[in-house]
This record gives sequence, C-alpha cells and structure tokens, in this order.
Amino acid sequence: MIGYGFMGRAHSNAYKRLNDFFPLDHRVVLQVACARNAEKVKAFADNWGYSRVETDWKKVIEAPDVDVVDICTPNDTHQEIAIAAAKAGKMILCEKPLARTVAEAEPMVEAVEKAGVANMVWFNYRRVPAITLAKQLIDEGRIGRPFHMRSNFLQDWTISADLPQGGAGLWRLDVAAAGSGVTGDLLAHNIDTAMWLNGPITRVTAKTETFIKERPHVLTGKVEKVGIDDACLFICEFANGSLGLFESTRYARGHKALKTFELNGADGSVAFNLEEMEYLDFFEYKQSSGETAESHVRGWRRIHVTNGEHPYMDRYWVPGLVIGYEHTFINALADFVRGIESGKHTQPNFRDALQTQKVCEAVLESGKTGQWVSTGVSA
Ligand code: SOE
Repeated sequence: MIGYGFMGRAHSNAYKRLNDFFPLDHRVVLQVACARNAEKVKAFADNWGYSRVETDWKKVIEAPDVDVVDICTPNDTHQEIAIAAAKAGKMILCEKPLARTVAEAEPMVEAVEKAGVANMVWFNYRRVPAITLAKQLIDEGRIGRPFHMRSNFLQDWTISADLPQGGAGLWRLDVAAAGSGVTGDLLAHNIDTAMWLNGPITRVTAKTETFIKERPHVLTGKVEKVGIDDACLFICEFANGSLGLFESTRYARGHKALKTFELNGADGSVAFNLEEMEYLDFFEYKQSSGETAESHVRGWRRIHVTNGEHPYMDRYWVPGLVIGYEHTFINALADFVRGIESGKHTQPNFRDALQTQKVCEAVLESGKTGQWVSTGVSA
C-alpha cells in the first residue's frame, strides 16, 4: 500500500474484509504500508494491520514478498510508481484518475501490457450493486435505444476563499499534483460509469470555471494562482447516437457527494442517486394492448437492490439489509481477485481508464477553447 490518505483507508478496509465476505482461492496479506512520513505511516500500518512500513516506495516495488502494489498517492506520482511496479512484475491497483494527462497515462498502459501484469483502476462506483444492476438491465435491452444520459457529481467543500491549496490534505486543489479539478477527481467517475453503461463518448463541448483564482499554498506559504477547474459542465455525443449532459462542482452549497445519473431509452429509463445508493429507479415502457387501465398505472419502479440475486448481495446480509460505500471497494477487489483466478481479467483496467482520461482531457481542452473536441475514443 503506497499512500495512507482517505483512499489508503478505503482500500485497506477492502483488503481486510475481502476474504470474510467472498470465497476465493487466495487470501490477502497486508504486507507493507509505505509513505514518506515514518511516524504517520507507522501509525497507519499499526491501525490497519500491515506487517511493516517503508518510507521509500522503491523498496516496496523491489520487495520479493509483495505481489500486488496499490497506488493511493496523489495523481502526479502514479506514472513513475506504476511503470516501476510493472517492470518489477507486480500486479497493480491504481487510484483514479489513472494520471494527470493522456500523455502521462499512455506509457502506464504500455508498461502493464508489456509486463503482462494484472491491473485495475479503482473506479469503485461501478461496484455499487444498483449501478451494476442498471448495467444488467441495459445489456439485456430493457431500456431499448438510448437517447439521453445526464449525470452530476456535486460537492461544496471548497467554497471558502480561505481554504489553502496543496500539501498532504489539499493536493486535490493543486493543479501540479492533481492535474485538474473536478474533471479528473469527480467527473472521471461519472465518465467511467457512463461509458460502461452507454458506450464511448466521442465528442464533447465544455464550460469550466475557477471561482477562486488565488489561494495560499500549503507548501510554499505564498498566495498562488489556482490552476484547477472548480466546476465543469459539458455536453457530449456517444458513439451510439445518444446525447450526454454532465455537471460537476465543489460549489453546490448543501451537497456533499450528490452523484447521480439517468439514462433514457426508447423502452425505458434507469436513474441512480448515490445518497440513496441501495435503490435503482427503473421505468419500463410497454405498448399497451389498447387497454387504458394499463397506461394509467404505468410508473417508475423503485428497486431496493438488497436481494440475494442482486449483484454482489449474496455475499452480504439477508434481503432488505443494506451495504454502503466501503463495500464498493470490497466488491471491486473481489472482481479483481476473481479475474486473476479465472484468467479473465477484470475491468476497468489501465486501458479502460485511459479512455476516461481521453474524455477528461477533451473536456478540459474544450473548456479552454470553447470548441467541440473529439475524444479519440471509439466503439
Ligand atoms: C473528493 O472529495 C472525493 O473524495 C474523490 O476524490 C473521490 O474519488 C470521490 O469518490 C469522492 O470525492
């Protein structure tokens, strides 16, 4: 485990609980936690049960008793660690977004493919059972020809102009570390989900905004220009002919993590809201037989996604009892290990995450130029 922030904790929890819930041939052993601050990483390792600590990630990459490297560090470090880990023959799990830019991400894809090592990027929301159920319904053709996808990720934690940028806690606000703002941090999730459900996004046009132009930098102590996008809105075309509308911001007062999507097809619609993550809303349109009563009772169906036959739910409690955010990471890890055991490697891998990176980059470019931009992602 390289890094020990919020994601280091979320992933460590998944490693610890995986074998409790999922029957697998392999068991996870928490071997080594690594970060530059020796004292803090020791406290982290003791808390989560890692056997030892390192302060130099290169030692982890070289360690013969390490099979899998998990990259939970800020985005500017992903490339160097991932390429070194691939060369050392380690399997790699990397936090999203894969990198800061497409140029940075491409050699990472080459490295894992050349080394033939299993790899996955933690787009954990795919593993919300309700979202996986939406995928099943769409793949079964239950919504028919898709026309519209709209998707939001709204937060409100950076509204204060006094909030600094940079350093261990606020690197997401520092463009040098993060690469971008809400586009890479939040919309990347929505884009990954959208392309998983509805196929490639081929063209985009965007509006980005940085509301607070300068913030003190934690590392330099100076007031510095803010280089990230605080908000991003874009519209897009999908390869299947449907249209998309996306919005993300950290300035939507009152919203902490309002992640939603709705996909409308000729025969039905699906809708999801992370604040009620155990539900999937589904509208199914059927031509009525001419009987008016049938059309009078047609309506949205709210599915409580907690039954044993729902995705992942057979591993948890009894019908009606919910799981939460942390289980999305356990589910993702279960898919990764099952993939290794079956030889059918799971997704999203580095190559899939590169497609999301391409869309993010096209969105950011369009935000600058005001033009439509092709993503380079094709069917
Ligand atoms: C940012 O606040 C953040 O923690 C993202 O980095 C995560 O990817 C997202 O899932 C929740 O919000």
